Order: sequence, then C-alpha cells, then structure tokens
Amino acid sequence: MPTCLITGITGQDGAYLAQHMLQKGYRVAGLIRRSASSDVIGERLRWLGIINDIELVDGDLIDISSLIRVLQKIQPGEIYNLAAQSFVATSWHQPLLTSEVTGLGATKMLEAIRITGGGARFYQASSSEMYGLIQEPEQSEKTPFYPRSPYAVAKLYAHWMTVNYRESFGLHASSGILFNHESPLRGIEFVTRKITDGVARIKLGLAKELPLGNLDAQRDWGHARDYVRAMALMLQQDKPEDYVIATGKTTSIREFCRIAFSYAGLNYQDHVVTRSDLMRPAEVDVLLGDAGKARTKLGWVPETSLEAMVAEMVDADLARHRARAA
Ligand code: NDP
Ligand code: GDR
Repeated sequence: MPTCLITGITGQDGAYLAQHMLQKGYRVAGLIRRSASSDVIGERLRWLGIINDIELVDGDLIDISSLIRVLQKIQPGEIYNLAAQSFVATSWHQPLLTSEVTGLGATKMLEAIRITGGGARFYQASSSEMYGLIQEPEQSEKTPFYPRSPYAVAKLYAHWMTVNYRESFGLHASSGILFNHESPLRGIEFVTRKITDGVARIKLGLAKELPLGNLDAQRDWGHARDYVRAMALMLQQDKPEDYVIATGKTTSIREFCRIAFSYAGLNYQDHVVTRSDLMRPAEVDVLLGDAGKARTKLGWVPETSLEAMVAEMVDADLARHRARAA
C-alpha cells in the first residue's frame, strides 16, 4: 500500500489532502504536535469523518529528531510539508517563530529525508505571498519574487531550499506555489471565513457589524478541495518541478463581501465597518496567478467557482451557529 506523510494534517489543506489520499487508496500518516487542547485538535478531520482512518504521529517541525523518528517509523513514499505558521498578520508579531517553522522547518524535513535515506518524494507548500509587491500583472513560475511579510520571506527561503535540495542531492522535491484557497474548513482568522462567519452571525441576529481591514486588496481565490488534487499530481510526475496553482481570476475583499452578504439576502454596506488596526504594515495589493503550466503538464483545472465556494462556506457557518444555539 502506498504511504504518505502529511505535516499540517490538522489544518485546512491537511484535512482535505488526507481525505483525497485516502480516496486514492493510500495509507495516510499525519504529524501532530503536542497540545494541551488535544480534545479540539483534529476537529477538521472529524468534520470530514476521516479521523479514525489516519495514523497520527507525534512530532514538531521545529524538532528534527522527531522528524527523523517519524520517517523511520512510517517510511513514507511521499511527504507533503503543509505545516507552517501560516497567518500573514501574525508573522509581524512572531517573526522568529514564523522563520523557525515556516522557513527552517522545511529544511529540517529535507535534512530528515537525506539522513534517513528512504528516498521519499517531497512536496513543499509554497505561496503566492512570495510575489508580494508583484513584478508582473499575472504571476507564473517565471515571475520574480518580492516578499512583503516575515511569512513570505520565510516561505521564499523554504521554496529555494526545496529547489536547492532537488538540484544538489537529486531529491524528488517539488514546490507548489499556491494562490489563496478557501473552504468551510478555513481558519476563522483568514478574511474569507471571517466574512462568511460574520454573515452567518448577522443573519441569525448574533451580531450587527463585521470589522475588517483593507477592502481593496485583491486575491485569486480557489477552493482547497481543488488545490490538494494538484499537490498529489505533482508528486506523481517522473520529474520534480515547481507549479503555480491558481484560478486566473482576481476579486477584491469588497466584492467577496458583496457576494457573501447578498447570498444571505443582506447588503454588506449595512454591516461591514473598516478598522485601522486590521490593516497590515505592508500590504500585498493584488495577486493573479497563471496556472498554464499546471494545466498543460498536470492536466489540472479548478472545478469550483467563487460563487459556489462562498455559498458552501456561508451555509456551513449558518449550520454551525444553528447547531450551537440548539
Ligand atoms: P493552516 O494554518 O490551516 O494549517 C497549518 C498546519 O500547520 C496546522 O496543522 C498546524 O498544526 C501545523 N503546524 C504549525 N506549526 C507546526 C509545527 N511547529 N510543527 C508541526 N505542525 C505545525 O494552513 P493551511 O492548511 O491553510 O495551509 C497549508 C500550507 O499551505 C501552509 O504551509 C500554508 O502556509 C500554505 N499555503 C496556504 C495557502 C492557503 O490559501 N490556504 C496558500 C499558499 C500556501 P496545529 O493544528 O497544531 O496548529
Ligand atoms: P493572506 O490571507 O494574507 O492572503 O494569506 P488573509 O485572508 O489573511 O488576507 C487576505 C487579504 O484580506 C485583507 N483583509 C483582512 N485579512 C484578515 N485576515 N482579516 C481582516 O479583517 C481583513 N480585512 C482585510 C488582508 O489585508 C489581505 O490583503 C493567505 C494564507 O493562507 C497564507 O498562508 C497563504 O500563503 C496565502 O493566503 C496565499
């Protein structure tokens, strides 16, 4: 049975990727770090109904000894490195932690692969945030990077280490430069889920206002379920390479608000307020990805429209709040 190891399995992408790999017939192991709140950890895996189908192994990306032990125990053929301090805003408050986990963590896993010598294929979760202050209107694998946050700087380091280990040691290491992707399992601190949760609370009379930061930023948003398919496809290729994964459409936060509020029969202008403390020290104004290479080489195309995704997210948040109130 093919075996994969997923770091960050308790996060949004980890949960969907685990589901996808189980459906493909893999034995799925996931790295899980110790927490005093172990009863709530794994909530997303429970939501998808797959927690009992996964082998959870104790480890932390900061601790290379734990990674070596996990690789020796699981002996994966494929490793998906999704673990990170992934919230851009937090990276200005915790730049060193972000560098340790999001940056150095990837190198620790690459080293663990070299040291244990099992020859596992490696996927690195790179990010469109690396483009930051964009150097081309549409960003592809060839576009120069210009990171704008400690998070993006850390991701760029991890990205180049992945490329370097591929070129230096012949590792089957690929980097997926994924643009924003969302879902009902998105962390509540990210803007899309914050909006759909806000819509649900306002609709149910639990709140009146939704405070947000910069409404003019634009993002290329896809659905996480579509994007994890691309990760798996990258590791099935004979040759390791880097791929941009995106929808090729960009939408402002303001327009996302309009779509989400109007889906629930509300007008966003009656509820959204802007707050200066939610603005970032340096903003990424606009991102728009060109996933032509993934389309041609992987046969990957996104299947979920923004409108369908927003509807799924608002419905899930309404259901969550109704269940809590019952
Ligand atoms: P999440 O924030 O939802 O998940 C992050 C995961 O990393 C969690 O499982 C978390 O565990 C784990 N983690 C954090 N620190 C450590 C550590 N020290 N050791 C082990 N595990 C750790 O992120 P997403 O699922 O949204 O994203 C997955 C990856 O893809 C991330 O690397 C992210 O930066 C990157 N990415 C995401 C994009 C997106 O739009 N979602 C776009 C481009 C890249 P715990 O539950 O214990 O906190
Ligand atoms: P991002 O996602 O920074 O693109 O990183 P996020 O949803 O946090 O922000 C997107 C844009 O929305 C603006 N914004 C707000 N953001 C948040 N979180 N909260 C608000 O109240 C708010 N108001 C406006 C932000 O300024 C920004 O412009 C995500 C993460 O998943 C990264 O890990 C990943 O690498 C990138 O996507 C691609």
